[in-house]
Amino acid sequence: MQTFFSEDHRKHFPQAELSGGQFVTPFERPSRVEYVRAELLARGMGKILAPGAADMGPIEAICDTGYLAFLESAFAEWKADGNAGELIAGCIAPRGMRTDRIPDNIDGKAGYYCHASETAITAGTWEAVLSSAASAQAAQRAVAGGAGAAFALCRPPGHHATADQYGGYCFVNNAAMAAQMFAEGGARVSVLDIDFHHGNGTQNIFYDREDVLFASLHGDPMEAYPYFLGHEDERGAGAGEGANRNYPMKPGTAWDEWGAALDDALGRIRDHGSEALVVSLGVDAFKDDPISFFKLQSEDFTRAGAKIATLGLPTLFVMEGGYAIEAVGINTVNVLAGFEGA
Ligand code: 5XA
Ligand code: ZN
Repeated sequence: MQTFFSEDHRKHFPQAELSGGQFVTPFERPSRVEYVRAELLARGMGKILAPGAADMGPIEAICDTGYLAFLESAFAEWKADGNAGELIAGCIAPRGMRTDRIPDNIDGKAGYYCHASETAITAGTWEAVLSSAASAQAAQRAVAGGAGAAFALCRPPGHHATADQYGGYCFVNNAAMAAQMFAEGGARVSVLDIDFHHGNGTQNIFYDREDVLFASLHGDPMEAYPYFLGHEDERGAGAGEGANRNYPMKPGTAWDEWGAALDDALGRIRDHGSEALVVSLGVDAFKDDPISFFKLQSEDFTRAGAKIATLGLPTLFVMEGGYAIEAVGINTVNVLAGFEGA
């Protein structure tokens, strides 16, 4: 299987994240994907190709224009406003206040376009975001062109990003963008999200669509980020009624329950008549992940890949989360190897 990967991910490397009341090095850091790349090479998983420049069309198809303009200029505006550090949103638009006026001040603008303050914007963030989207675009084109499967080793990740909000380390929703590319090519498509965290952005983007099914296995939002979406009773709206499936699970969930949820999700994808599959591939369901609470073992990721292969669909894997740094490579490649070996 070919992998698409851009070195430009390194341009996004915030120095700080507020966690447990302390500033720590962000869990989402460049070394994560370097471990994945090393494991791909060590196991001879196929060519690793650099994507070309990102095409703005597919990004604009799923993002608000004002939001993209904000992302592009945010850090320069932040600096011009006299700020010395990284841009961290401090005042996120709350209940009971107005969201029909976007502030002119960059601190206020960040509060409007951000939903979670762990996600900082730095000098190189926009370039890295574009390079991440470029990998997803190139991998989608490979699959649409008949490759059977491809892996977009994206960083920063994307599944929490909505059309106009960043957070959860995500800025542009790479998986949703790729799904929309398949849809524009005339395919019915499913997005299967196996990251530990609910893919709120992807759900939000396709919630009223029947042609794009979204299924997500994740930590119960009563206990886990993103907290405010991802419940079982969110089934889609309007024409999309029934095309959204959430599998929230409790702390300590291990393979038996998780694998059964995966089987159910795969059944929904079959019933939907999908002709292409996008997998939001996070490996933070791993037992040692520092910010998650499932108990999957490394070999369970191989089993997951094999199950996904039973769909027999053209499949695009898109990298999302996973923070047990040294196991991220093994677990990610286990999914791909399980898929290929099935
Ligand atoms: O999949 N999403 C993540 O791994 C990011 C979680 C951020 C929690 N503050
Ligand atoms: Zn995650």
